[in-house]
Amino acid sequence: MRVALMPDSVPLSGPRLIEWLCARIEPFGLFTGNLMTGLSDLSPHPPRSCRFRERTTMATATARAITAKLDLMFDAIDTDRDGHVDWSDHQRLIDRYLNTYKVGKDDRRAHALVVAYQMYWIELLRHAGGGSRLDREQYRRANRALSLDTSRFNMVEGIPHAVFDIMDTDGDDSIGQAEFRRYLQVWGVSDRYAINMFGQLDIDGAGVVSRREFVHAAREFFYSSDPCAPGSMLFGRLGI
Ligand SMILES: [Ca+2]
Ligand SMILES: [Ca+2]
Repeated sequence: MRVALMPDSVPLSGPRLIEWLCARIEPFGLFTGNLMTGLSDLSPHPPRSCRFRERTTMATATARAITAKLDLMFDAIDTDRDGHVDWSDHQRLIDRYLNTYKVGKDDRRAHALVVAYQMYWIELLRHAGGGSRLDREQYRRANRALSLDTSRFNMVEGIPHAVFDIMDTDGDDSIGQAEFRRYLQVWGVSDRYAINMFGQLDIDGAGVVSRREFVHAAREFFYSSDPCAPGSMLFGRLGI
């Protein structure tokens, strides 16, 4: 029996059909719309070996991957280990950026970083429904909601650009290996997968990470269902 309106090359059933369908859905991830377009502009097809590690739906895989990534970020930012993220955690992060990259508090780039994180924090609290701190589940939900809501602040653009300006200490509008190592130091990331990410973030092989490649990695972190995508491992390998 043949299915009408489908080209002869389409497998009709079984694992090959699932793979054929998913290979065409994957570039769009779970979500559609212009938020996702940035994910496919540099590397539309993640490595085949990284796909479909488990037999599950794409929606489930995406939700699981993003939750795992947000948990890693929660653990990295909750440096006082009180089980909540609040503004003081972000203030310490900002201070680590400025100290590690030796940027003065009165520097224009420092002001931009503070404003970006203040906007991010205000928007997280708005999506959480108020309060002054977020537990792990509230942090997950608020980040998910904010990553899709650019009405007041586009966090996947605003923070990466402000951070990039801090990281680019020699002002050549790109991130070299030494500049990237300081980034991992700021976040306290020692996972070897994250350390080795530099080469994969450098998509065009220029030997440096461009601004566009860095923002692309941030998009992968918040949107990609692929746990092996370079942006997905900015805070280490996902335990999923
Ligand atoms: Ca905390
Ligand atoms: Ca640089």
